[in-house]
Amino acid sequence: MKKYCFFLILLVLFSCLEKESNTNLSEKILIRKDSLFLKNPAIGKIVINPKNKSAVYGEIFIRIEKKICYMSGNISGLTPGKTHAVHIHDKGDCSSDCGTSAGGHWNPLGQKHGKWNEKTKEGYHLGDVGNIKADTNGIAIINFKTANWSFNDNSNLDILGKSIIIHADADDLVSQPSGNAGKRIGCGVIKLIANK
Ligand SMILES: [Cu+2]
Ligand SMILES: [Zn+2]
Repeated sequence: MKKYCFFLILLVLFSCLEKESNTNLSEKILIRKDSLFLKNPAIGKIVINPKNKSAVYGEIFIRIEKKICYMSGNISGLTPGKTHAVHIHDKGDCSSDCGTSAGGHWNPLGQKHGKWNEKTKEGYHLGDVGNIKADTNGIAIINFKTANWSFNDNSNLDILGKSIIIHADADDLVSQPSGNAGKRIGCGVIKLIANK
């Protein structure tokens, strides 16, 4: 009987523990759905710094697995609850205070601005990542993957050396040439993580 009770206690304990770790894991999966299980380490990194006197800061990582390019990271200092546009811009230059040094949207296929993956004949810019929504703390998660980008191969689909811009407003996914997304409030150059 004693033995049985002991096992019962262990079983209860174990099932509680497992339940708890499951919950944590599912939260993590929500945050980093794709990147969490990638075997390959990050090969690219973007540090987002504030523009137009914002408080925006972020770190984004680039991974490649099976020819899919994964972009994942966090952006903080956003307007709580607000939707903000994220794009890849053409020039890897974040030197100006307003971020305009980064140029227009990266558009190697010469298409119109639009919604990612929308199968219209106008298409979309390959830099049209889309929108992120800030939580009540002003933090948003970036979690994006595509087979249409490459990294560090000098092809016309190579995102190395381009920049990522975070905007004050949402991208309406329609307006030309850039979705009427407002001021540039964060900018970072897509860089190679040095292999050691
Ligand atoms: Cu933009
Ligand atoms: Zn665009």
